[in-house]
Amino acid sequence: MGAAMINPDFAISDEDVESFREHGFLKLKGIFSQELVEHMRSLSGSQVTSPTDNYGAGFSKLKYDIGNDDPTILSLMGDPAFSAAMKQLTGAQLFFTQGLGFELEKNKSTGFPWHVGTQSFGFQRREDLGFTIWTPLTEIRAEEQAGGMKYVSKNVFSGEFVYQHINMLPGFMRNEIAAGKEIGYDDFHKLKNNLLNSPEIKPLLDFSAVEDDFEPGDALIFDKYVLHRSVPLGEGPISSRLAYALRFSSIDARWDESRVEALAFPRVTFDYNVGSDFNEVVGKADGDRVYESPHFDGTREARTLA
Ligand SMILES: O=C(O)CCC(=O)C(=O)O
Ligand SMILES: [Fe+2]
Repeated sequence: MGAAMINPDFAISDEDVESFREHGFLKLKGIFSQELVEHMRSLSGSQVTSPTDNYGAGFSKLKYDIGNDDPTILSLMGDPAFSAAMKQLTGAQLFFTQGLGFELEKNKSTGFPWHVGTQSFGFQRREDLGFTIWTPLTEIRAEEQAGGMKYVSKNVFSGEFVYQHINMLPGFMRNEIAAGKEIGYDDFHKLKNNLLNSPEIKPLLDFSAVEDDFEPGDALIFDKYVLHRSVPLGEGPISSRLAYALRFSSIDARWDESRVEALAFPRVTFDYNVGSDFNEVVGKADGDRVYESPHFDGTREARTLA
């Protein structure tokens, strides 16, 4: 693929930086070239598969680890204009960890309810920085067919506590099971999701949320504390909505053994399988620097943002 990754006239203003730091998210208008969008579309379209397990059942298709080592995606990381924009926004030294694809089917898929990236940032400590660039690969008209996302400013309500909540679950459930209670997937699902999606809290978050329109080439950057959810694709001309997400982590992030173990519990106990071993393979001992993991030998430089 040629040089054009991000559009030559894309620029981050001081107001953008200020807004991103305050709210934790920012719409990146016209950031990606149509060639790159097309590449993301073909990556996601060919590799995104139907969820085989309880995890991701709200999507017609969902897959982790798409394009993790793809040369075009890695060349985006090497694009000086892209690194400069990311540095300006986040103030951090980042590396690309993982790509994911999501597909919503019209009038059918619910996607993810309100959540934060406890899975995608499950390898690192709660306080380590993490960012997502989410790129819808069809146009999104929030007031018409929708199919985008809703998100809440972290200044209004930060989702950092959700990273604590998820780690409380295994110990509690093991204790319940030891006490003779029957705990199944439904109980786990409620325990995990009702924190943010109960009949009382969901309308509150919906009321406080932002929902943008997107053209192909637009993307959304958000940090790992931003509460967000999928918005179903309603009636209209588009039959399905694909989106490609890029995850980034700080080069200082450290592998968190207890977090990785906590995520393993529902996977083995309730068939809650995300279909990715990423969190397990990027560290070995608690406190290891993820960036130094042998898993990235050979691609470390290519996935690092200057
Ligand atoms: O595409 C979607 O509907 C969900 C995306 C999402 O939750 C994410 O990228 O973290
Ligand atoms: Fe998410």
